[in-house]
Amino acid sequence: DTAMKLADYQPPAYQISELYLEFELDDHRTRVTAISQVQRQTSQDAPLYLNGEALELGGVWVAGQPYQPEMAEGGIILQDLPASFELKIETIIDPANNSSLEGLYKSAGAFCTQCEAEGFRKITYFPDRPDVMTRYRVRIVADKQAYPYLLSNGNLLDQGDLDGGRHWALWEDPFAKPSYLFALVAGDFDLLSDSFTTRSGRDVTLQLYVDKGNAYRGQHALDSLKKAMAWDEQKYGLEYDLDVYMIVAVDFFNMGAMENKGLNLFNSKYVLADPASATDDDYFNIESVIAHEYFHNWTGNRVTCRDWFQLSLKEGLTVFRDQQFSADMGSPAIVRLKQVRVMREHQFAEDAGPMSHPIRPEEVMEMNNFYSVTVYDKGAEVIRMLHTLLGEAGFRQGMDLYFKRHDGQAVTCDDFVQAMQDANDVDLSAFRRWYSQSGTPQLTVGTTFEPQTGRFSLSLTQLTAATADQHEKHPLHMPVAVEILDGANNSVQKHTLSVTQEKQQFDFGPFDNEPVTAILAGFSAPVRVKQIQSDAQKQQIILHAQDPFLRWDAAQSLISQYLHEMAGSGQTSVPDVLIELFDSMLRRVDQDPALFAEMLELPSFETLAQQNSPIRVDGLLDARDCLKRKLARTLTDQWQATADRISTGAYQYTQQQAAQRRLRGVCLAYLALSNAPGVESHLHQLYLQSDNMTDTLAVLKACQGSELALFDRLMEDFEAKWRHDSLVMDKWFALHAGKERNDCLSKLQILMAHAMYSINNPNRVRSVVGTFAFYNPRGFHAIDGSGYKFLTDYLLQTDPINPQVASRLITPMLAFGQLDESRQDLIRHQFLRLLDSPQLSRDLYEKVRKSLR
Ligand code: BAL
Ligand code: ZN
Repeated sequence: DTAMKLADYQPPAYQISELYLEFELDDHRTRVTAISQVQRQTSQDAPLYLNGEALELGGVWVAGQPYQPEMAEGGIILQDLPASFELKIETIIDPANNSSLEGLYKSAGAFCTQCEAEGFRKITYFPDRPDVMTRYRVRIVADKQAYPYLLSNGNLLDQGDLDGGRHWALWEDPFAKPSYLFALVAGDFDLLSDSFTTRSGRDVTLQLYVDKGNAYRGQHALDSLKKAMAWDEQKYGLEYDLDVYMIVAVDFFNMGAMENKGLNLFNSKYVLADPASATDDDYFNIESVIAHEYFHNWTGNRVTCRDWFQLSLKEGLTVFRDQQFSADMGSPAIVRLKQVRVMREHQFAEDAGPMSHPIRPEEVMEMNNFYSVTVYDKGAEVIRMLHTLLGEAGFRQGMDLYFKRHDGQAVTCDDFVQAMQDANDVDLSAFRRWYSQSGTPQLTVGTTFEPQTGRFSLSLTQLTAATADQHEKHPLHMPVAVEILDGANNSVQKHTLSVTQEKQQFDFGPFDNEPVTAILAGFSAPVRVKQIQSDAQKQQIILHAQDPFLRWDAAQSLISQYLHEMAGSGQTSVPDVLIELFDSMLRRVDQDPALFAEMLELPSFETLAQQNSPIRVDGLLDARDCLKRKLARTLTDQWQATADRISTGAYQYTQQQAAQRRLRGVCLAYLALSNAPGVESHLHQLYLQSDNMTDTLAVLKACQGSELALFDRLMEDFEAKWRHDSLVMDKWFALHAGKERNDCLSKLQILMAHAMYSINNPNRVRSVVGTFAFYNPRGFHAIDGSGYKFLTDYLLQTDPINPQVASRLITPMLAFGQLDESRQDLIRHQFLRLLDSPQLSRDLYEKVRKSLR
């Protein structure tokens, strides 16, 4: 095992101040010339190590003289070097056969790059580490007809024609940057242009490059970009710093998008939208990802990471910033619930499994494995806690100091916390533990009430259980926001408690009667709460708490508790209290349609699975189905009436309309299970009337979750209409792959033989295989192990093509430790099959090894 350790960090022995890169683009033999100005950083002679992978070396010249480097593991070594010199390296690469989508590759006819984290080493030999910061000049040569647009970071200096139908462009990026932020694109696109004037008066040209014929789907992305630019100026005083901001949408992309300086590359899924083909969720995600990449220009590019262990420095912070932005653009409560779901469904699971790691990992075998929900989403929760503890103004002062100190540098998470600490003159030493400690803390809540004095005491005990990577745990510093509800007059007191000890008590009062406490308003810390409360207390929170998260959470907790009871006992009778809860919520939906739409949804299987170990897979799925059916059949008229009351008019992506559509979608899902006469034709009518993808998909999802034969008919119709549109077909693939059915696996085989399917395209793979593994628990966890075998067979096929995609797909099997014994054995058997594979990628190897240890 060749794990890298944070503790072993050494500063680079050489810096490269300038790099001139020339690309002569060719499908299979692209020639890359790299001329670096190299400066030794040490007083002694030191070897220069250059990373390189999948490269054919053309030649090396040191100060103009041919040089024979030593070939080493993952790169080359140069010795006996002057203190400062010019280094020229020629390499030849094969973009058309680069299916890993890392380095320079071809996506549907265009050349493009993905260099984060360690992809630049597939382009040329270079110190491919973020603490080497360099000014780039890039010359691109390519056939003019096939590749009319030649793009790289920064500003276009010059361009011209060459013989043989070729042309060239020369770019210069005035900002020194690490190699992971380098980008190149060559292709033929439709171009949408716009402009933005920064508050200091700089005119910025905005350019959006999309596949030919897709320009009409780019406006929302451009509008989102302008909103993000204005928001960052207003919220953080941060302005854009180049004359042009380019975004290119490509179809083959491992991630959502990439923040390369001045030249973002996007998965087309996060750029293209029009009402007919994109849902409200797509509109939301585009706005959020566009903003995320834009915000990286300061939190990531201007101030970058010293090493990859510090990834959360830029990702946790930038996710937090995009969450703040989304909240400001729309509904803060709904945005918050989305994030809480990610934490509870995915991050808690990661913390409980073999890949558990702190937001700043200490040991990494394959860096791509650490673009994780922990680094990103828990990282953002940690920043949010700082924001809560320091307040809006204090947090802003910390940000200002961070940029003042570190602009142009590659720094650590500690540097960030230090800036927050110094700007606020507070002691954050206990808080720093969030960076080094993994695991999900459990917060146990106890209360006592003294009727004589009216004193009410709240005791909070925190405990983090040992995780796969770390046994010893310590108390953490966290803000615990509480609401204290006084039943006598329905008044609410709000407090934010700063918890630092393992056990702490807080006193309140006097109260005439024992109040009800609602813990963790706004999900103020990424913890599980354990609190024994009666149904009546939960109902009081649902009705009277002020924080929407608390109301939603109390409803979810009431429902979850009974689902676990049903799952444990095999009981199929649904307690009246749940029917009454839904009935009362349905009577109140008009108060807040967005919030009630969320409250009317049952907790997902993935969330329920995180609440108990071992996971009762079959019991929970049965209980959930049973409750859904019962609610559908008992409250049919209410679901129908609520759905019928909604009329949105012509499609617009507004918060109000999106809330209405979401609420109707929830009602339709229950109605589809109701057995009410005419339901099928009613749903069919809605499908036919729909003028937008959100409503269309709501009908399809309702049918998918039912046994209505209409599902297959509508899916055929949908396919006939959209079969040439890959992004829309991803929705169709996912609907099929997520559907419970007896012949699930043969259906998956049919999907993978579809003309639109391609094992080389990550979006297709995720929509079919990913949806099945992540969101079809009955099929995936089939007790005969067929789901696990299917996934493993596919991993063996896809790993040699694209290890990053394979490594994401294995995630649902990593939760095996929480499953029952027989399922654990079945999964272990599949892990052994993977280990037996002679050319398993480092990505998968790391996860499988850790699972079996
Ligand atoms: N830096 C990788 C993609 C993102 O987080 O923006
Ligand atoms: Zn990011």
